[in-house]
Amino acid sequence: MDKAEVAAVLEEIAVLLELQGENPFRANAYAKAGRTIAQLEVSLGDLVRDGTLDQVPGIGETLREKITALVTTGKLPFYDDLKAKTPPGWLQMLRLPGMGPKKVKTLSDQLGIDDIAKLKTACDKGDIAKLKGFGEKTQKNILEGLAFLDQLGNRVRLDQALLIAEAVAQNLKQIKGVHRLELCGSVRRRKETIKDIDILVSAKDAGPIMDAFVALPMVQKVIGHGPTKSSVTMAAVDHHAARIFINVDLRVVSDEQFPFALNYFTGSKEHNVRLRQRAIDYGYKLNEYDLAGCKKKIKEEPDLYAALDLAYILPEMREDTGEIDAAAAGKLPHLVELADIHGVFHNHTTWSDGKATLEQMADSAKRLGYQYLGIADHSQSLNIANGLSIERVKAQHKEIDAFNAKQNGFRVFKGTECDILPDGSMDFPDEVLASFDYVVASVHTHFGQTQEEMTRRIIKAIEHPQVTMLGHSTGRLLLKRDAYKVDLDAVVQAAAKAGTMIEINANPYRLDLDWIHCKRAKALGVTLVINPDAHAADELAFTRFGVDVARRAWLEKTDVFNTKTLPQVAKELEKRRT
Ligand code: DGT
Ligand code: CA
Ligand code: ZN
Repeated sequence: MDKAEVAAVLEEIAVLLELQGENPFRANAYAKAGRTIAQLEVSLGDLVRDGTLDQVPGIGETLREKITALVTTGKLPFYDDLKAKTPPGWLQMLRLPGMGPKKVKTLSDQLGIDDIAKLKTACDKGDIAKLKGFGEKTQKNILEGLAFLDQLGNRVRLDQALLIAEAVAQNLKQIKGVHRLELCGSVRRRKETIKDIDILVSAKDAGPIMDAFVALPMVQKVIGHGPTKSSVTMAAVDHHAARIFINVDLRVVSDEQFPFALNYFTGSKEHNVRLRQRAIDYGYKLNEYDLAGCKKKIKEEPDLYAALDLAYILPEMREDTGEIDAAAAGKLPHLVELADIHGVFHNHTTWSDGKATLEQMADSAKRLGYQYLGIADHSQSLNIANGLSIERVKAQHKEIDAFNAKQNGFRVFKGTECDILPDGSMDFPDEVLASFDYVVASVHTHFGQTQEEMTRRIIKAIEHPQVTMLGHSTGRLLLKRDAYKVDLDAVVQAAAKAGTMIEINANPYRLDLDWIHCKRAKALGVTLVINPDAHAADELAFTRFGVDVARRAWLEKTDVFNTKTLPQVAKELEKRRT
């Protein structure tokens, strides 16, 4: 065993001894020895060989024997016995914030709790709050910690990660000495789901920045607090009042290193591998600090790409799907931007299951600078979402006409999110469909159909002459519900053939059509349309996440329908209706 491994064993022995109710001084001696070993500047193997281990402060006879055994044989029966005596559930309980060996021991002795499941049941019953030395607040903390353990290893949605990442970035930018700061990793590439947040800072002196970072209010637990890298677990509450836990890594580098570190920590890993290979082909060596062998001045990330004769590749495209070849050939797309969007089509009001009225939705759209807003409430058979009967459709159209009559340069389009019935037919008869400016066709029921049935069902809708666009094409809810089974390639091909548009649903739970299939759709000539599927006035802002998907799919302004202006859209929808 090497130094780090021995240190880890000693520290674990300290915890195990405390869990066994041993004398705290004895336990502490192991913990201290562990820290001393970890910080040794000489080789632990040499000390053992020379017999000089007991000259290290804090290491007496007993510890010397145990460390020698670990270094020479890699085993220690004393440690194995301790582990065997300790229920594994105790160690899991220790991972909860605020839970130390003493508390675990109390829970075990007094309530017979020796695993996480029993602990959860006891919290739910309120037993922990009644326990001496615990109380309501501790019980609440334990429950929150349990929710986190439940989510450990799981990812969070992009919108949740951005909520925390952007707040942390704002906070860190206030600190004196922070020169440059960027979000890196999957957050910068705008992946749909995120494992952890990577933040990079350039500064002369990292210490104060590290200290401020681990002291931020959202920090739930400090995992590591080093001189140039720290890791913490942060907690926050999202848009839907759900608790989010995510790890955040902060690295501080010098300003000279910044462009290289930014590139490295942005990833993807696969993109990095390709780029490093290209550097080798040029006789350079690329790592996270440097492009060794290259004499060109590299101050910003684009300089790094330029040094390798590449056009600048935006982070969203760095997934090793041909971006380096395209950059070398000067064939990178000019990606669509949020500012290119002039309106959105798939939105709900209080007429069906939305929370805002037509007026409120329109106000919100105007505040975003939109020229038009499409209202697409649910169709008649979707009772759970208060779908509109044919009579109510007529009444809603009167309201929209009256609203539009008062507008100047802004227009509400009459749409419907019409259910695709299990057999692929539409939930309104053709003459009713004809009364709308456009039709979004979506699946909301019978998710359990076979792939053949579902694919046939969706393609039938796509081929319906009055269907303008396909809504949320897979039914997935990220990290919550899988997509239904459907052959997306066949769907995309059918859309290309029929000239039907496909939606990028920008609701951060959905984000379908996903970027991979969007890229395919573009190649086949399908027009995409970015829709927030807003059920409240502030949800129009979801559009940004749809733009992220579009950019990951290399879409340009011309590939996205709602980058068109109001007159262009009005003309195109009219043409499609007739
Ligand atoms: P995730 O899983 O959502 O956190 O995705 P990323 O891409 O943020 O992955 P993460 O946090 O493991 O690493 C951040 C970046 O650091 C990654 O995008 C590229 C870089 N990186 C990490 N490990 C490696 C590696 O082994 N090789 C290379 N070339 N790059 C790496
Ligand atoms: Ca990450
Ligand atoms: Zn829907």
